Amino acid sequence: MERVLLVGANLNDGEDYRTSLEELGALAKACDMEVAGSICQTLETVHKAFYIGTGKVEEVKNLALECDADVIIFDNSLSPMQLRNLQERLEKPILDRSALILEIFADRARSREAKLQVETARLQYMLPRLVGLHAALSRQGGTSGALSNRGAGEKKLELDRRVLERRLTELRRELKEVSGERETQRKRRAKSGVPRVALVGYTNAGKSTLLNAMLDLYGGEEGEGTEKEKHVFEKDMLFATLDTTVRRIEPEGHHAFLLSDTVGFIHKLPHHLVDAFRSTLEEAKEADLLIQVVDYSDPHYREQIAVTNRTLKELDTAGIPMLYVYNKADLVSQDALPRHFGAEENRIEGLPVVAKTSGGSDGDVIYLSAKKRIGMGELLALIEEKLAGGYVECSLLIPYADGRAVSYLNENAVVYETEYAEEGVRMRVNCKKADYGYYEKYLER
Ligand SMILES: Nc1nc2c(ncn2[C@@H]2O[C@H](COP(=O)(O)OP(=O)(O)OP(=O)(O)O)[C@@H](O)[C@H]2O)c(=O)[nH]1
Ligand SMILES: [Mg+2]
Repeated sequence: MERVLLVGANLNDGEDYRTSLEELGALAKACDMEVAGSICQTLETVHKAFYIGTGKVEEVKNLALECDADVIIFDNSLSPMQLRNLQERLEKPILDRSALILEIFADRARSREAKLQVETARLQYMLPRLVGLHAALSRQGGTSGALSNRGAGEKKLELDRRVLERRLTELRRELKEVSGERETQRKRRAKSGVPRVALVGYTNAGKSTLLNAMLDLYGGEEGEGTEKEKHVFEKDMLFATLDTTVRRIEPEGHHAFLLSDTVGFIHKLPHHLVDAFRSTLEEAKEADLLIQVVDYSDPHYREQIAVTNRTLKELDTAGIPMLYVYNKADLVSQDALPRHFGAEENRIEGLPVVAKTSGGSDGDVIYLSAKKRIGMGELLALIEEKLAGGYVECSLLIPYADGRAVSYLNENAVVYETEYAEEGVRMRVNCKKADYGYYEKYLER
């Protein structure tokens, strides 16, 4: 296992650099590295050539020797020149936060689309840094395809650059193809008219766990595979999920909806990655409702909400209603939950749970525990309430000649009553507004 030394900077800009450095450590672990030590410098301004001050560079070098580090990771973005200079001075491979996140993504990508997206983001990151990255990447022993077997020298670099650029063009073309397929799938789903709900949020908040909980309790019958096979991967690890998964939730006696799990966000997510994942995140962009999953047991949950909302803004999701799920409520003390939640009737197995409070201007909040499957019924009710704007309850009298209408409503509406009368089929249903518009002609007056 590689040992890493973490280097942070306090720029006195109100950023919580300690938390950021801790998170960098978690990212390193997620990349199978072991944290050997960390060091921080308070900086008035960023040093142009080395990011940190030249005296500090010596200190970092000594500490790296002392703690026997193989790699040095900076918490802040390094310019191509800083990267090169540090590499020379420190004589060890250097990564910055973006490069580390890119490595994790490269490691985790499974689907063809995710792989293409990650490779694109990596190449975009590498291009301006070819010289400096030489040493950092050569430690991987040729895994990076186009970058392996390089010699030194300007000429060779120029060649590398051209190879990378050609590869980028190729990748963009392939990506377009794949996202075309995804687009077709999405259109099919949109046509089916089933409302779409997307889980979004900071990495490790519990999005995948929540999807699995909903599947266990309300999973639809449709599609291949057992409940277990439909489950998505959940783990205490940053960026466990990279691909978007869509599952049908079909609670008995309620409207069905599609629930999608998406890649998590993080503080200082490299821009190339946000861009690269834009198409994967279309699912969120086209949702009828966003559920932001928050790790309420994390002392920094507020900052994480802010980061998530900023990233969502970049993705143009303004105008989609949002519901906040304060997850992992089983880990917080009762005092941290709204007072009336301590009431006996809200307790399950002695846990202080969980119902909704209507939030302020920025959406409703519900406290729950996805892992312990607590508060799921309340969440379902809230989702329905949010989606209900699009539904109408009505009584229809459908002539026997229009059998299709009857079977359509049986499939796509909640049917409260069906009576076979002389004039036709009398149905009391709760259906989509669009369907109501269509079947209004059968309205019983
Ligand atoms: N105690 C507790 N742990 C939870 C709860 N929900 C999720 N977890 C744990 O939190 C960790 C992360 O859960 P995931 O569902 O993988 O989180 P995610 O948001 O999908 O994370 P990424 O895919 O990495 O972005 C796992 O170890 C879960 O078991 C909860 O309600 N209570
Ligand atoms: Mg996940």
